[in-house]
Amino acid sequence: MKIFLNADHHRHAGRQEMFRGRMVPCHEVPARLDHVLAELGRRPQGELLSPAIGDATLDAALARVHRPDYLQFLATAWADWVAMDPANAERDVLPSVWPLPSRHGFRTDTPPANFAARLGLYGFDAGSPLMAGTWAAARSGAACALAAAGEVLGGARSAFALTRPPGHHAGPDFFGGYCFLNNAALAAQALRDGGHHRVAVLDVDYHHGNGTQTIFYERADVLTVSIHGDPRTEYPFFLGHADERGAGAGEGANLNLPLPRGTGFTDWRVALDTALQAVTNFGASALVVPMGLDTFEGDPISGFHLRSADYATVGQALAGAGLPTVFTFEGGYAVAEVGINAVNLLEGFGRAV
Ligand code: SP5
Ligand code: ZN
Repeated sequence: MKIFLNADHHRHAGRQEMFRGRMVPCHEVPARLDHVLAELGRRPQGELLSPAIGDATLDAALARVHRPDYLQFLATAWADWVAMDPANAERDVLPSVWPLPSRHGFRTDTPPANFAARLGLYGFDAGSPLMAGTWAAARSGAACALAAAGEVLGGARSAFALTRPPGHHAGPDFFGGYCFLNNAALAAQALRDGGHHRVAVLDVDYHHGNGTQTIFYERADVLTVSIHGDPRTEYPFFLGHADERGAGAGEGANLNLPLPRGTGFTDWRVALDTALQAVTNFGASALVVPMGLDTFEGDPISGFHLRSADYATVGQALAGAGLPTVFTFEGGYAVAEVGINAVNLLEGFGRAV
C-alpha cells in the first residue's frame, strides 16, 4: 500500500502536558512516528510518498470538516500567544481556563478578545500543547490523509497516512487529546466527496474517537464506530458511551463499543467482529481506520492488553471487510514498540487482501 509520510511532523514537538496538577513529559512525541518509519525500513509495506495537495485544495477540504473560526484560530494561535507576551516564545501554548457548559451561566457567544480565554473556547484539555510548528505539521498531516483518500478513490485497495499529531479527538471546532485536525474525518469526507455514498470509520485507538463522532453525529452517510476504554474511567471521559447512537438523520449511524480497562485480545476481538458486522450492515463502500496502537499491553497511558502479534490478526480481520481502506496513524505511546505494532497491523492487512 502507498504510505503518505508527513515530512513536517517534527515541527510539532510538545515538551510537557498537564497531568493531575503537574507537568509531565509529552507522550505524543516525534520519535513515535520515527519508529514506525524505521520499522517500515526493515519490513517495507509499500512506496513512501509525500502528499501532492495544493494549498487551495487543502483549505477547501479542511473547511468540509472544521469550522472557519476554528481554522482561523489554529492558523494564528502561535502568533497570538507570542503577542500576549514576548516571553511566551519560549513556552508551549496550553489552555488553563474554560467556560463550563452554559447551564452554569457561562457564555460562549461572546468570543473573548483575550487569547488565553479564546484557548479555553477551542481546547478541551491542558494536555495538548501547541507550538510554532503545530499548524504547519497538522496541515501537512491533513494533506497526507487527503492523499491517502485520493489513492483509494483512484482504485487502490488501501493507503496509509503516516502522520502526527494524531486527529481523532479533534472536532469541528475543538482540539484536545493531542489532536488538532481530524485526519480520519478528512479522509472519510474526501471519500464521500469522491463518490462513495456510504463511508464507515472504524476507530481502534484505545481512546474514544470523540472528535470523529461529533463531526458525523447527525449524518446518515458516514457510520462512526469506536472500540475503546470505557469513558466512565478512561479519557476522554465525557463521550463514548454505548447509548450514543447518533442523532437526527444520523440516528443509528454511530456505534460505541466501550470495554473495561484491563480488556485483553480475546474480548477486544469480539468487539472488533461486532464493529465489522456493523460496517457490513451499513453497506459502506469504503472504510477509514483511525489506527491507534495504544491498545498495546505496554502502553504507558492506556489499559488494554493487546500483544504485538495480535496486531497482525487485527489487520487481517480489517481486510476481511473487503473494503478499500484508508489508515490514519493515531495514538500509541509505547514508543519502542509502536513501529512493530503498526507494521504488524499493516502486514496482516496486506497478507489478507
Ligand atoms: C490520540 C490519543 O491517543 N490521545 C490520547 C490523549 C490522552 N490524554 C490524557 C493522557 C493522560 C496521561 N496520563 C499519564 C499517566 C502517567 N502514568
Ligand atoms: Zn489514544
